[in-house]
Amino acid sequence: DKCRNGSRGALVVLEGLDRCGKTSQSTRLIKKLDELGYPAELFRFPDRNTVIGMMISSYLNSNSQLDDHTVHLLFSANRWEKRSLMESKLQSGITLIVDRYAYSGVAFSAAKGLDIEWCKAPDMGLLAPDLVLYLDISPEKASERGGYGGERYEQLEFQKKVAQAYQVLRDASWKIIDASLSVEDVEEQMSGSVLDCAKTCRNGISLSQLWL
Ligand code: Z5A
Repeated sequence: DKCRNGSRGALVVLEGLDRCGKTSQSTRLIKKLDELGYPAELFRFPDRNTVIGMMISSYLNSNSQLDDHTVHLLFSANRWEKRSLMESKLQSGITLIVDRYAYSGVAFSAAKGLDIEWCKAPDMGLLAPDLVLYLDISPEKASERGGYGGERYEQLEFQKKVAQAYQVLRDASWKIIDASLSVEDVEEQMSGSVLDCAKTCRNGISLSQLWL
């Protein structure tokens, strides 16, 4: 796990409601970082390629039923599966753009009525992000976008509860992005702070642990 030039990549997390534009923006951010000499890779949660991820995917597609606590722990385990890989990438100088992370875990389970502190516990000790970008959009506006309605959580009333849970969860360090604007304008709001963050991490600040 040797740092290239003694520096590391940044851990940047994108959060928000369904269809807020995280996937579109992640791709654009990676391209921009690469062009400017900051190697970057995408991680997304859930990672549906692992055995745990396949169980989650089947649940999201309503092909299987699981207790709310059980599925919460699966989402968390799916992040723990990737923790050491993420750490070694960061230590080798690669910036990670992460499409959903522990905050999604808490927000979606809290929206079902689970206790927030209980929800946070299994994710304690994961790598803490250097930057969290919240792509802010109203549930109504998000529901008008393409592909909405196919999976378990893609219901307007539920997304309203998720938005409330994110409100409770977010702190002053989050950068709030107006995600209702055009793809280009959303990118414009994000790219400056992502580049600043990548620069700061390259200058050498150590990784810390989430919620500890
Ligand atoms: N979940 C959980 O419960 N617990 C956890 O721990 C985690 C997740 C990690 C699956 O996640 C579900 O798992 C998710 C949360 C829960 N459920 N919900 N709801 P996922 O990440 O696989 O799925 P998703 O969040 O629904 O992501 P998505 O569908 O890929 O949406 P997105 O990435 O935010 O948006 P997008 O794909 O970039 O864009 C969506 C559409 O909008 C598309 O047609 C675009 O062309 C369009 N778009 C994008 N940006 C714009 C702008 N600026 N203007 C107009 N149109 C736009």
